[in-house]
Amino acid sequence: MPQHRMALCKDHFLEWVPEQTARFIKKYWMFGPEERILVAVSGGKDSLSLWDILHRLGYHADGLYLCLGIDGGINYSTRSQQLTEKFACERGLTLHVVNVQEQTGRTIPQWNEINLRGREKPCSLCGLVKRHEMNRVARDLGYDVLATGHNLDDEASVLFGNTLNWSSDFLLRQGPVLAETPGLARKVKPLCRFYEREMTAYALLRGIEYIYEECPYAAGASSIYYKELLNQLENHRPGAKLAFYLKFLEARKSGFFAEREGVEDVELHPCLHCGQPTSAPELCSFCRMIKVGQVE
Ligand code: Q46
Ligand code: ZN
Repeated sequence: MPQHRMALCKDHFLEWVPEQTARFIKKYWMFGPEERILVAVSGGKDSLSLWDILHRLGYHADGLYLCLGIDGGINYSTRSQQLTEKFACERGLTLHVVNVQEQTGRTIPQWNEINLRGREKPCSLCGLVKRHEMNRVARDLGYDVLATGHNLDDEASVLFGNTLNWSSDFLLRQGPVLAETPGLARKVKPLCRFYEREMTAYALLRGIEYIYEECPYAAGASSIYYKELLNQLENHRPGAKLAFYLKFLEARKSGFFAEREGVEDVELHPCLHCGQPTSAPELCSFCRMIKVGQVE
């Protein structure tokens, strides 16, 4: 691992990853040993590895799988659900499954068809549905915290995109922890300091069966292009990706965005239908989509 200037054998690597995760959980005050964690699992290497690690560290961590109804010619949702269920079953873990079609009346591709006539990718409405359903399940089932498997490559590419656009609102909220607000559970990313290749190595060495393919709609996303650019930089300067992310966190902590932090946040109130916080006068975007079939 040139970025850390060290080399580990298989056994030590499999010990090092959970030890480091435990360190990051404490360092960023993500959650305590008594809290109930809901892990958003997609069937991919990162989220299943995160669930494995939290379980090994002794946390009370249950899983949530959202079936999006995406086929893409590779049976994507069905296969990823099967792998997630197998993972949970083999370890005796609790998994909650939400079927988006049963919950909202349509699959993600069907929502995309009526919203955008399939002309664009469904990622923004998919993100809206995922956020809403993760928050709903966490709140309804009384979880303290929602954990996702974002790794360093994910975080650095989002940071790169937000910096290119100087999206100050997003920059202000990006980080390992997003504090809870009335109606929304705390969100944490315990793997945010691990390189993607480290998580791939962990999943393979640990023998975790995961879906190798990305969601078919991920192809061509700007985040993938940013990851490629950052990988080129990393090849020339090992450790550059980690430094980019950590220096950002340091800058924010030392008040780099202090001026922006003073700006009043948009006022939020509970959606009249689902109760989740929204800035819209009556219904949140998710409930409006369900009611009138459109996302604005
Ligand atoms: S947003 Fe887009 Fe992902 Fe939803 S449609 Fe697939 S690629 S799963 S992270
Ligand atoms: Zn709502």
